[in-house]
Amino acid sequence: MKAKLAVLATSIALIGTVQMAVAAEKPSGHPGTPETEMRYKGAPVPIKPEEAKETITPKAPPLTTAEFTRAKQIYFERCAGCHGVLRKGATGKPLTPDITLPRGTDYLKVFINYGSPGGMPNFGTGGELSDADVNLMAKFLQHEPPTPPEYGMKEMKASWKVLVPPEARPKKQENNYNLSNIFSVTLRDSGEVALIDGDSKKIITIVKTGYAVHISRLSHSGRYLYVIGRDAQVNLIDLWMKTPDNVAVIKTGLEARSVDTSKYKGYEDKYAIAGTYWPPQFTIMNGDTLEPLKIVATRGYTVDTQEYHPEPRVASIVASHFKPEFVVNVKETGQTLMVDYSDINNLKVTTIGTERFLHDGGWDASKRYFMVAANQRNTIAVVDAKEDKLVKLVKEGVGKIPHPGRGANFNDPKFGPVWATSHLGDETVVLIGTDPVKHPKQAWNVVRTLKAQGSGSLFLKTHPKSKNLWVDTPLNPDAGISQSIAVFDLKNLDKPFEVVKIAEMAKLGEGAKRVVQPEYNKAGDEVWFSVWNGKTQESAIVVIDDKTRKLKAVIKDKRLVTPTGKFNVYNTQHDVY
Ligand code: DHE
Repeated sequence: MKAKLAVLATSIALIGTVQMAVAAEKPSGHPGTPETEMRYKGAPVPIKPEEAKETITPKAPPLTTAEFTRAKQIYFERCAGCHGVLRKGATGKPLTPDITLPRGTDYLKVFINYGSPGGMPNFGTGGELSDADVNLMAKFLQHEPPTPPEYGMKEMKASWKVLVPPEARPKKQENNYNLSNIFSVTLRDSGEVALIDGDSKKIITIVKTGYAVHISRLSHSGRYLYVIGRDAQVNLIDLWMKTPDNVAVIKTGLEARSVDTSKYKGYEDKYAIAGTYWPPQFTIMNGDTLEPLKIVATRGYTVDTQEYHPEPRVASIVASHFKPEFVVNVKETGQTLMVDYSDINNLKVTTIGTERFLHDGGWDASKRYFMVAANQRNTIAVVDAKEDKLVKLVKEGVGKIPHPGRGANFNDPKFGPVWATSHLGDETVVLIGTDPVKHPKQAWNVVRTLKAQGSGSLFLKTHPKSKNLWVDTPLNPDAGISQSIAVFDLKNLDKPFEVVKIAEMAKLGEGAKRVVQPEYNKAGDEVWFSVWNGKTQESAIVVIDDKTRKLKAVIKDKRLVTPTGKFNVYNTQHDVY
């Protein structure tokens, strides 16, 4: 036992991963990481084992073909989200044979069994993997990582379908919906989005999409809705149809999270772009057909140590309002690419070195500065989309693992215009000054830190017409906190926040009932929350009157399976947040 503990201590040093603040957390069976956080970062990668070809590594313990297949499946389902498909390290440490072979099977078994306080779950003692599987994974990790295939133009074209060609589509809006107040709601575990009429709160239709849809974005005109699944399938939905539906579909890779469309004058609705986790690349497509036009790899060198990274995943993408450019954030290398789409054959890309582990972000109120979280570096990078330059890496005062979604813009009564983010790793909300002209002292500095309910926040939101700032905490291990929301008064930020018990209002049965992602309606007088329950349990959307902070409506329907992200057409189209 003593020997085992000694090995464990060293393995902890080797494998320490996600740095989470877990002060007041109940034991979750995953040392250092609450189960919800683990599910968040370590969600299954949708690459099928048979897609990744293994190479036998001579010095590694032998495995049969059947064992390889099983190990690959376990790895993609449970490990790749943190350690990367190629095991080069992402939020988890690298696990390549140069590191794992010298450690050997027994050593690796210990940390798979017991985990580490840095965030590695105790897959063995936690009961998720049997002894045989722990042994199998310890052997498997000493082999060269099986590599999933590349995915280029041939594969994309084979998957691409124009279901309704542009000439056969409506010439004008053929329904009576108030399109700009429709919400596209991710139904995470059913591979669908629900389109909900924001005025009547009725489901208009449910549209089939890729697996575990991540985000929805709107074309400049607001007519076309683009939805991307974790399996890298992009669905193009035409909101002008009598009943809005898919008009084109394509698979842009094997795993993805981001999509956007060209918004600059002269290029409205012209192009779409999808970024992929695997292969690490982005693809520019025709906006109205999704025909793939240009694929660009993101493999390259890390911004700090200038080491080659074979799997730098594409995180958030936004369309610039200042130039015909997409802002593409590459996670593992920490490079922000300003991709000029005015001439895609002679593509110009300005590479701005920002910070590693870029994740999500949004514009400041002027839409000139993109504020992006390098979450494992506790940093907000500020990129100037007019000058195509890094303005600053804001580090001082930023909390643990900033996770803004797109963030929240408002006027601090004392410090002027600010952009705010909450954090996964602590209870803080930081306000960063964004007006270098009238408030130069405050610009790009943390001017104020609020304390919300706890760690485990993913999103916060306000609206130009609102005096409230809503902060969620869906990943907090305390059900009272994960099922409620904190709301701050923007006119008096010193006032303590109020807690609104959103999940309770939904009157649901059993389940985790996490309250996630506030989203405003077009008028800015209602705020919508998902009450995200298990796949077989009842979920709901709760609508709150923004002024009174009282319940306005609960949307329940058996078709609302695991609702998470909600995207109001007008606010998404115009980057209002
Ligand atoms: Fe997200 C945005 C990646 C888990 C809900 N998520 C994003 C973006 C990225 C990302 C890169 C920014 C896209 C953009 O703006 O172009 N998310 C990831 C992951 O890699 C991660 C950690 C693990 C995974 O396996 O996917 C992950 N995300 C989740 C969830 O578990 C959430 C809470 C529920 C779900 O639906 O899967 C979730 N992510 C969201 C939402 C947004 C998002 C709702 C968009 C927020 C917005 O307001 O724009």
